[in-house]
Amino acid sequence: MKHRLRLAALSALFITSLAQAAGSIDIDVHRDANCGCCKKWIEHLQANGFNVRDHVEADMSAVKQRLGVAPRLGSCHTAVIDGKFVEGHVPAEQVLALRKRDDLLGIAAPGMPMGSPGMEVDGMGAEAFQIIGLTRDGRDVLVADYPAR
Ligand SMILES: [Cu+2]
Repeated sequence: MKHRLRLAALSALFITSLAQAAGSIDIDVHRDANCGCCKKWIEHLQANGFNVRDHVEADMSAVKQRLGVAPRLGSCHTAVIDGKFVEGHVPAEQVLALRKRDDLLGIAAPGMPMGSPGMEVDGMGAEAFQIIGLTRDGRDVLVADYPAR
């Protein structure tokens, strides 16, 4: 009986981790109504297993200010995961990595880098871009470097 209970607990754990892998990671995305590349970035997140809660906003600069996105890091949409911001066209793998970085307030792909997730243009390559982290004491740190392709 005891053994069976333990098995049940173990399989519940297993099912939970499967659900995580299959994409029950919630992320909130704030964007302007008519932002096409924002919608494409949302599709990129969904394809990578995120559960996206989509928020259409009237005033994105107010949202960015509220979430602590430094203007120098600004892009179009602003997402929030585990209380940290994700600004712009950040690849999903970096969003996952951010969950383990408690030293950072958030990360950003500043500007609108051509070829980054959601910014792909048929027949065009990708320009180089960087993922910048904002530390809790207000410094920018390099988190990842994506070369031109
Ligand atoms: Cu964009």
